[in-house]
Amino acid sequence: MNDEIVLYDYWRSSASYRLRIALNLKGLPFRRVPVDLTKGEHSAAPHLERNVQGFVPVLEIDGRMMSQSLATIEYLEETRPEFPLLPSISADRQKVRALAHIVAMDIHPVCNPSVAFFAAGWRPDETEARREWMQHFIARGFDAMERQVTEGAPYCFDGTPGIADICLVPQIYNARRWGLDMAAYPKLSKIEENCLAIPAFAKAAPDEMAEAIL
Ligand SMILES: N[C@@H](CCC(=O)N[C@@H](CS)C(=O)NCC(=O)O)C(=O)O
Repeated sequence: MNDEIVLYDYWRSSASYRLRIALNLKGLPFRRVPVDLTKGEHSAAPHLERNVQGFVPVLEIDGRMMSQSLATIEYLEETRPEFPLLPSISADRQKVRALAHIVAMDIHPVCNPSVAFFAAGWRPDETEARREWMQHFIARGFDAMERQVTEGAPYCFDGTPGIADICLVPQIYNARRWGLDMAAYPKLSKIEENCLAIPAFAKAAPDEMAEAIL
């Protein structure tokens, strides 16, 4: 079996950014194959063979093509336990997953461009409508997260970064892109700062990707 790990991703995709962070934290080298969403490459035959949903990211690993970023990160966690991304106690794992799910299950699906563009398309001021849509749903999730993370904690849970931080940092990148004022979220902003001081997070950032448009 080929040992190479290949990540099919898009530089600005927050679900892709999650996987880049997880692979880096676990010290797993990988080759990126960019799939350009702006050119519709995700909806073309080669990518649909990798993922019938036509989403990025897809991770090629252990002879399989894996879709769904959180399910794939949990696979990495089970098969490559070095640098655990989840705590060892069940109740703590539930808490970390609950925080991660605020981003991955509640914010991200409604902020997917295909959803936001469709919803905003009903209004004549489409660009402004899209911005309002993004800010509204991101803020709703961040309000809940800001209340749930511990005051002064370096990361979302405890003293090491994990799955919740892996979801949060890309979502903050996305929030800034849509002009959300992060001043309302001092705890989340501090966690982001702490995470981005870690090379595994910093080198996974969209703006570090070769094809990034800055
Ligand atoms: N739940 C999926 C979401 C994947 C997803 O929504 N990816 C976006 C980019 S962040 C995408 O490929 N969008 C293309 C589209 O909406 O057509 C995961 O976590 O992998």
